[in-house]
Amino acid sequence: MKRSLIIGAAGFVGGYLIKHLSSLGDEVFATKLPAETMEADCTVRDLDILDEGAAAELISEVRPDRIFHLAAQSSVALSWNKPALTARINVVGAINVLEAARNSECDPVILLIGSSEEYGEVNTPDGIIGEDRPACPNNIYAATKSAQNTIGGIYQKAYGMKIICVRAFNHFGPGQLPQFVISDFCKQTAEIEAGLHEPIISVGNLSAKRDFTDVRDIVRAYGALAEKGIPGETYNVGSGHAIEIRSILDIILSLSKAEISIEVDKTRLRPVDVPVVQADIRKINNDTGWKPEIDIMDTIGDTLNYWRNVIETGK
Ligand code: A2R
Ligand code: GDD
Repeated sequence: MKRSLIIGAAGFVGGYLIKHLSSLGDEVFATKLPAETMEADCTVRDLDILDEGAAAELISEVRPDRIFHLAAQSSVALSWNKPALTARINVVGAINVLEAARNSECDPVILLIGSSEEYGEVNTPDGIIGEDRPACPNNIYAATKSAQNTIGGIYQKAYGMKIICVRAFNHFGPGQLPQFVISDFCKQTAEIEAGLHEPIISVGNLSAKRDFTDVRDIVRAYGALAEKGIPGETYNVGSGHAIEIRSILDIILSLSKAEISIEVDKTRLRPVDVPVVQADIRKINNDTGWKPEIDIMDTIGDTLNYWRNVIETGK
């Protein structure tokens, strides 16, 4: 039985990853921030990754075979307003986890979860991005994740640690916070249906194209990489298809009987927004056999129904 430690498990992906690893038969340990609440069918510990000593103590105690490092300030939008906080959590926090693992007596596989945002502007006509494309981050969040990736590579080479870097493309599903686009549009739609506000949906840049994957496929990818990924390598995890945000909004609106109009809210536009982002997923497929299985239409429907249920039940 593998001992898997998920750091930053109270967020969106964590709950899904706990369920997935448990279904594979792992003994799962999960961490949350002291102020967070979380119900999970595994051992849960408090950990603030900015507390170096606490990270070291936890890893020495749990002695994990694998560490899934999810903890982060994960919002691109917020990183523009909170650059120093984003850098502290995403860079210093990741270093604390790596140092804690390095100084422990175990030698775990460590998955550092980074982002497609690290690639930045991609000037190819199709926007398709392979892992060999140099990182060229153009926002604060992306820069911190790129630093995490670089530092992970340094630790892997210098100390022979089993570090695998992931560049996750956009993912979504039931339970995601409404600061991210699909969750946001589904929540607004469900609120309009419930008569909670006027039938106008506020949007940002609808012309961006992004590569969206169901969170349940994403956590299968993380499990597969911990099992079969090659230390020192970086892997894209995405669907391999880009879809315009406008098309996603059209799908959401087509699933609703409400008559909804659209309004661009300037505060939702970003100083910089890459036009097209699409993953080349051949590397993860070749090395692990993973490929996404869930249709985006199903995930959009599930996310809209999630918000309808939240609004109806208040939880
Ligand atoms: O910021 P909060 O209160 O939502 O807490 C987040 C937590 N976190 C921390 N954990 C330990 N020590 C810290 N100093 C610290 N600061 C924040 O990490 C949250 O509970 C968790 C990250 O979860 P989410 O923000 O929901 O990210 P998600 O969607 O689960 O993505 C997982 C990973 C992240 O590294 C993303 O940057 C990447 O996938 O796309
Ligand atoms: N949030 C939001 N709200 N985004 C909007 C809106 C809106 O009303 N309208 C259009 N968009 C566009 C954004 O400008 C962006 O081009 C795209 O929708 C996706 O935005 P988000 O859902 O906020 O995600 P993100 O791409 O900035 O970041 C997410 O994906 C990354 C992977 O690529 C986060 O989950 C990151 O943590 C993750 O690394």
